[in-house]
Amino acid sequence: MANATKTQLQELYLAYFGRPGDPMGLDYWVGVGITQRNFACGIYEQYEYQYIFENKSIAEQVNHLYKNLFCRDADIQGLLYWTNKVYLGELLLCNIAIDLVWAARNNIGSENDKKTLQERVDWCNEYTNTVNMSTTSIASYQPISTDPWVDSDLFIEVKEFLANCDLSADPPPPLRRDCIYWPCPSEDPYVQQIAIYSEEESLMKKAVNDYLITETDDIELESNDSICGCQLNMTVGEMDVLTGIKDYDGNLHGFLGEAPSIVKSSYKYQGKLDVNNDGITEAIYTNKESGRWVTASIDAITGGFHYGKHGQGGTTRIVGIYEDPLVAAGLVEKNSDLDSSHTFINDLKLDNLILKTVGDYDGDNFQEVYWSKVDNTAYLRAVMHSDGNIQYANYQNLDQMTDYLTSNGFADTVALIC
Ligand SMILES: [Ca+2]
Ligand SMILES: [Ca+2]
Repeated sequence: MANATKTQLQELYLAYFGRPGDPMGLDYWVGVGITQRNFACGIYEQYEYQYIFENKSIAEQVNHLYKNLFCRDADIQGLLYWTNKVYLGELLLCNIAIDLVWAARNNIGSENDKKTLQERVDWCNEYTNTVNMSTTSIASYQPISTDPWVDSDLFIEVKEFLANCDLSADPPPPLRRDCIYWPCPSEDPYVQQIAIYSEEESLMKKAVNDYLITETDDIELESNDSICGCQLNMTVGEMDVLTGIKDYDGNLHGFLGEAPSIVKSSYKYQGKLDVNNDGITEAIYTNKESGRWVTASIDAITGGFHYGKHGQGGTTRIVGIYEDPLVAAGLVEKNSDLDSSHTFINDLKLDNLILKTVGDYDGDNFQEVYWSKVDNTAYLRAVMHSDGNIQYANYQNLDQMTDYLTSNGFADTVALIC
């Protein structure tokens, strides 16, 4: 699928967030190149999305898209159609905006929607471009905080303006005045009026935000961090951005500090299987930048992930790093080629593993996830805990893998792995 244009990305910002994209974000995504659907998935994973959509039913969410895009409520027929598609699992919410836009642009009888949409997207483009003209406006057109999401005053103003659906009304800054740079020159009394982003106010908001972060414990957050279900539609090998994925201990992306951006956007979808045989399927990702891998349980209803379920009893996490039992027993030197933990991480960093299948081949009630090296020179058997984390793993060559599976009565599985 072709990469999305700036306007297509702008449409998605409008649909989901009811505001124009910020210039840096738009430029970034156009620069790196991303398809509309992947971008929609990404938007869907944003804290801003949850801030706007949490506690809304599917029908309300669908209607919200209509309002943002076309300034009208969904007609009953449309609402039923899209809502049912989501209920039946034929479509995911994050794909609907793209379909709505396509329908408005192409279907006969959609002329009003098409016109409204075009005017709004044009306005958004103009707004983003104007914001981009000064560092002050770029700095103001940002949220106070992303986790939890706190809108800035300017975000609130812009969202209200677009929600009012009157593009001829007095626009929010920096469009409000015809000075090119915003704030306008200081002799203009208007500056006083828009000096709403004072240091004092920013500090106060930061204090409130810090309070929210420290006082909101994980359990409270967990119910609110259900994530995009687009993974069900992903193709093996596609890259994804897993915004909130954490390790067992709750470290985002498995990093103690801030993870590098490249790590955040380098989750390669490997397929889905049930790593712990509890009837809930996990999507599996590898990350060559961090050398880690991910199991993410797919919610049967929403098709999404719950990033909060990373700890005990959860199966949505960066999989832990184990110590090779042979190293622990003193039989193999740590970090040598024979240390499977070391070699596993190395293979992840080389993007050298392909997910194959899963089963309990030796009948001990623990699932074994099989991977193959890209060149088929070795196979990795990862033995999982019942909570989905890894116990240990061992590499096998073709003969060893064949013998192991055949002797346990799984001769047919050999062909699935090599
Ligand atoms: Ca499972
Ligand atoms: Ca087993």
